Amino acid sequence: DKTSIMSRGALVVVEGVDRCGKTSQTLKLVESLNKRNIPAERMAFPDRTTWTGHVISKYLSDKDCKLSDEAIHLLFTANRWEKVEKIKESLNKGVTLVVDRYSYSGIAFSTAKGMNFHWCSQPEIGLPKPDLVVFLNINPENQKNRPGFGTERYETSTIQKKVTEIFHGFAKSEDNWQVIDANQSFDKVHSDMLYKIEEQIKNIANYNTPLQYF
Ligand code: FDM
Repeated sequence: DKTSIMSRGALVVVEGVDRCGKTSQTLKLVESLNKRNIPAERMAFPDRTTWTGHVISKYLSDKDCKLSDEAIHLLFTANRWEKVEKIKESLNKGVTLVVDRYSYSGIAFSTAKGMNFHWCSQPEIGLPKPDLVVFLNINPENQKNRPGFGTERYETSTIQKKVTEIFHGFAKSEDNWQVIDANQSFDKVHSDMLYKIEEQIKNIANYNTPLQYF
């Protein structure tokens, strides 16, 4: 039957600092993959439409929303745990997921505030591990030239700088990370990402790679 020969979708995460082009690139990737008859869907974290997402959105947009660092950290994680069934279901159906931010943002932003890296990583244990993480690396000069920060929490240069350093650490230590030069044109960044993703999808099909978990 058809299901036995169909391989699972790839879990692809896109990480990067604010204004690196994550949102438009993830939208365009899904479009390009679908055009090539590769089923793909976009997902984004935090997902502000769920119950935990409502609280997260309030916390990000309202400075008077007082939640302890630990509480909001765990809510961001819970927001991912809420989606596990959906993630597994999609991948098993052969749908590739292009995810805008994931556990790495969770750990990086909380650590950037001064929280303990190890503590922050623990509640991610057991979540599906991305097959591929594409890190959109943009130099600070170029970041400055793009439309400015909004008014949400964490949209400050101090936090962004620390988050960038933590992402570079992941890029060095994690085997699933690929760095893409996001200072290039939109189209070049897009084609570089598409290449990596298609390569990953082929690998999963060729080696029948099972989904891994943190
Ligand atoms: N963020 C995002 C976190 O602090 N933890 C997380 O787990 C995730 C997924 O939320 F500043 C931060 C990163 C960013 C903010 O993200 C909202 P978007 O991509 O701007 O919606």
